[in-house]
Amino acid sequence: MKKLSRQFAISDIHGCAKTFKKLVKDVIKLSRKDTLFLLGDYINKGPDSKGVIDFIFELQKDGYSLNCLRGNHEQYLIDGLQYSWEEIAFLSRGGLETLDSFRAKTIHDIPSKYLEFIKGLPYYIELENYLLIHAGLNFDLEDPYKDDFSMLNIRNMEVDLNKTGKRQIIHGHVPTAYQNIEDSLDFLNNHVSIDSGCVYRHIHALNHLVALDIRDRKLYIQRNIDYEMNTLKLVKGDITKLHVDVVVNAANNGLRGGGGVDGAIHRAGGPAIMEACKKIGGCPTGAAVITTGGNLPAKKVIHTVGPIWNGGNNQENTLLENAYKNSLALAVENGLKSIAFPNISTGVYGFPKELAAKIAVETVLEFQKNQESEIEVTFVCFDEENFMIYKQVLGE
Ligand code: AR6
Repeated sequence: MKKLSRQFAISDIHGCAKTFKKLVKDVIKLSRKDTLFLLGDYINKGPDSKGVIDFIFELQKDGYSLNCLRGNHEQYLIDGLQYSWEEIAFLSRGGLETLDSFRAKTIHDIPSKYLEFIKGLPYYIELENYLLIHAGLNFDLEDPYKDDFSMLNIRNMEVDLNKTGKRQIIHGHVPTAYQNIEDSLDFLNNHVSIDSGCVYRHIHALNHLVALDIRDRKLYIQRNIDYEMNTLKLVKGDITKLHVDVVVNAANNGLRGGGGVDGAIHRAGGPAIMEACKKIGGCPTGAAVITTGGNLPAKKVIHTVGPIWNGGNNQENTLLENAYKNSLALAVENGLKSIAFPNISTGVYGFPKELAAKIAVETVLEFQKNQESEIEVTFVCFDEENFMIYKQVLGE
């Protein structure tokens, strides 16, 4: 079936790049046939303003159809470039976070391609039935299009359709709970705000980014994920000493215990772990099972079985990836918030250490990216060689 082209509007992203990406890629699943209208306020307040604009550039480069409007926060930046006292105003309105994201000391240090993008943003776009604009229009004026300031800042307006060519207004700027946005999609007041206060993470009713499918008047919603601590840590040492919710064991198919990290975990955790393993009976390569942590500081042990290295053409990579993935999924399923991994398969099972480290890190990062719940992951390296390899792979 031919996919129809859709028109989406998103507003007030405010440096929440991860949330923006997720909404566009995974929630609305933007296609190259669609058009995306962004109603301004890409920057300030949130953690990654640069990332937001980079994603816009990336979409444009990849052939997606985007139309970007100016918001009041982009205007603060433009004004700050001109007058030094305006730079202070910019910084006090969340601009410090923007500078951080660019690793810039002043706004003049922001690379010119970003500044040119911001300076070139138009104030509004007219569609057949809608006017898209950051804040709105000042309808007290004979010609509301003469008041640039109101276009970016107005908060209350009574729309006069005679002055908009019968167009209803879709705008941002006024943080509104997404449930209320949904309720207002009948445009009873001839305008609707689609700013669901993404960056206001402490206000439960806000803290979401929405995309409006303009033709279908359907709202797509993504909770803010930019402040979630999906951390990756690296430590050198003995995994049995770690105070995390769950440690992973590099076990064998029979869950019979053995040497290496398996032996260490059973020794430190005591017989309760083996009793639980016996009840489970076994575990296929790449799968994972969970037991008590016994006497360990960790609450639980996830036993996974990595592949035995056999030249590399026997699905070793996929099986190792599965061992990490299935362990993570099992941890999340059990509501566990922190997990520690040994360097699975790199001991007795002979997996090349560099390749194993790369697979481990990539699999974990990919999992964290796609996961809504937080999970803190620690890689525990027992031997110096693995520790140095992980440092390099993690760029530390
Ligand atoms: N803490 C963290 N890592 C450790 C510890 C520890 N206490 N002890 C060893 N390591 P291996 P595999 C590291 O051989 O290759 C067992 O007998 C070690 O330096 O434990 O997946 C099982 O029963 C290495 O980097 O696991 C299986 O039969 C990593 O843990 C078989 O070995 C993995 O080495 C599994 O082999």
